[in-house]
Amino acid sequence: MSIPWLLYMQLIFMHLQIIVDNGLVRLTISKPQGLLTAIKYGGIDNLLDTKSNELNRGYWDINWSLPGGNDKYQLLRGSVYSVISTSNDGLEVSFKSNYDPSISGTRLPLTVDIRYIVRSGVSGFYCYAICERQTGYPAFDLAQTRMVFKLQQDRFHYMAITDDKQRIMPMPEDLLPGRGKQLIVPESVLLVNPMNPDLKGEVDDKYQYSMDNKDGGVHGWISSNPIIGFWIIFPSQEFRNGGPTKQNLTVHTGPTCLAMIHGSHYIGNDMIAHFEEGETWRKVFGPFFVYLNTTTDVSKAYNLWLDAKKQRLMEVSLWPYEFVSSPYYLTYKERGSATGRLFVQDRFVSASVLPAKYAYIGLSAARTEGSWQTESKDYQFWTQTDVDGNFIIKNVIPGVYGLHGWVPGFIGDYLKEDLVTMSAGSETQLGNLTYIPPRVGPTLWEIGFPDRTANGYCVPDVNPMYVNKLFINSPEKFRQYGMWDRYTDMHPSSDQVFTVGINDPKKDWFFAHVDRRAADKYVPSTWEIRFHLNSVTSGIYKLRLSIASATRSDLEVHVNQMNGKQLILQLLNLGADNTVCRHGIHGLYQLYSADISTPLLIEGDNCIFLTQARGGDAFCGILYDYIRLEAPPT
Ligand SMILES: *[C@@H]1O[C@H](CO)[C@@H](O)[C@H](O)[C@H]1NC(C)=O
Ligand SMILES: *[C@@H]1O[C@H](CO)[C@@H](O)[C@H](O)[C@H]1NC(C)=O
Ligand SMILES: *[C@@H]1O[C@H](CO)[C@@H](O)[C@H](O)[C@H]1NC(C)=O
Ligand SMILES: CC(=O)N[C@H]1CO[C@H](CO)[C@@H](O)[C@@H]1O
Repeated sequence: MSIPWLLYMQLIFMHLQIIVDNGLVRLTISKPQGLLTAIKYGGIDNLLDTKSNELNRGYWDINWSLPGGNDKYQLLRGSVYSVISTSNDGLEVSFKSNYDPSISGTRLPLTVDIRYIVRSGVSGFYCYAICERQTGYPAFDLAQTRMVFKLQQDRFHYMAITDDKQRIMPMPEDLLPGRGKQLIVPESVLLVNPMNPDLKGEVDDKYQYSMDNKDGGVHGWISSNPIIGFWIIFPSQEFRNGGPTKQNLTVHTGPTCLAMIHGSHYIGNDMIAHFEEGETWRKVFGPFFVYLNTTTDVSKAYNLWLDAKKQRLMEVSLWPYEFVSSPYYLTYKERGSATGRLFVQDRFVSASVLPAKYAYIGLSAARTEGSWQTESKDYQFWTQTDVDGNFIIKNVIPGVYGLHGWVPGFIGDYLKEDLVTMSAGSETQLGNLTYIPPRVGPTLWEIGFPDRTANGYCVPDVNPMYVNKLFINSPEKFRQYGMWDRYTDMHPSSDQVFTVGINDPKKDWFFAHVDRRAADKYVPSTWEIRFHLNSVTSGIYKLRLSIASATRSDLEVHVNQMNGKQLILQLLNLGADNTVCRHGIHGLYQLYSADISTPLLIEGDNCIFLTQARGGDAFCGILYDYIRLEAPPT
């Protein structure tokens, strides 16, 4: 039935589209907009959703605003089509928008050049976009950019984002009233009468399928009959904002596959890139690879995932690609590398320096400690040290960078004192570097392990009303809906009390310091940390609060007595990363320290009170990474 219609469209609008075919994959792209309207592969005329309007199948979009203005959302479209390169090896096409400052009005002050590359013998295609601002462009804020693929609803039901996170997904209809019941978080839907009865009673929420950039790199869908895998592969994370701990959406009910390039999820508005009037800028978003694979053996469907993972490693090894035509995408020779060895020096842990093993280390334009987390305009280049602290950061685009890092097991952020200048072909030797984490005295007690997440604390089972089966018995139980209410379920009559040396963080420290649910509202909650001091030395004790995430929280920390005077720290309006309602375990990392002077402590039993002081919010919360009390320096 749909064939004559398609044929009709092609006959009529042939001059409005181009077809690129390498014998394996055939792309149909609208001209001059650059929207992907069809992907023919594996005997299927179109892997993309033919029920969606042609403009809404494979596209780049953007969320942006003029300063102080309302958020705007639009598809990115070209207005000039050109063939950039063509050879026996492949073809690159461009769909470029133009921007004329003299007739600017309220249009997006950005030029975007959308590119597709199809190579001979390659089962897939490459996508990237060059974003550019020239002098004369007005100010604007960039909140989000991504490429979206909507796949055939009748074919793609199975998604895979890791070895363990794979499942049959609901249908889009299942999210609508009647089949689905929207929960308090609008993205969360309880499947009351889904088309696939096996899914009945589960919760669907796209944020449950978020991943850290460092853990991802390939995600996608597998269709049945024929069995086809559709995969987005990131060969590099350099062009994605926020560094390795930035979390990203991957797939969601639709079936939709996302290539998130730039966004603010799990961090908040701090991540939005602000451009001043006349500020020039250019950034190449991508390329990323859309890989397609197929098998005729139904029992081997899982192999498509294994094959896609292998393909990711292959793409990573080919990075930077040699076949990209834009001069703004730098080749291997135009980039440099930096090597070094990171040590960590904490004299209360070890008398000598220790190699910073498996530390994260990266180059970012950010110039202050930890601010790479919110750096959104430039490229970032990250790697992990080996067990001896050695690292090599490869393929760095020339520029002046801060060298940033953090070391699991130690608090705080590393930033090399002087900036690092990288040039084409350079092999910069950074030598031995030492990170000295914040510390004044010996540890009296500590809770948790410093890894910038709330992993290792108590994450109870989900309320059986709100299950996503994927996360039952999973190390990621926190991805279940409604975990904020499990706090009150666990502590129905009084708040959490944790006694150092007796309680176990895995069982007795709830992973998120949320409000308590009372009869008809959410109310502030105060957690107690009780500890014993055999003696009190004169001087200043230090409390370290290493925070993995915070959302709309007012945190008050008191010592021993709750009445005002003994307040040692107050943090108002802390955080906006929305981790609680997005089912995360970390967001924007922050470290706070507070002084406790000797008269506040006593020989014997003491108590620190952590108060989540702002009530009325089911989704506010602080996720502590690690807490430590240090005695005065000896
Ligand atoms: C982008 O815009 C869409 C459509 O208005 C909106 O639903 C979405 O929440 C926006 N996302 C961000 C990150 O601003
Ligand atoms: C995905 O990752 C990019 C790059 O780090 C980031 O800008 C974006 O906010 C993320 N998107 C979502 C939805 O988390
Ligand atoms: C770096 O530290 C190692 C181990 O302490 C030492 O053997 C080496 O000589 C140092 N290298 C430089 C360049 O200082
Ligand atoms: C292009 C392609 O189909 N590649 C592979 C996809 O995965 C299957 C299963 O492992 C392989 O048989 C294909 O060669």
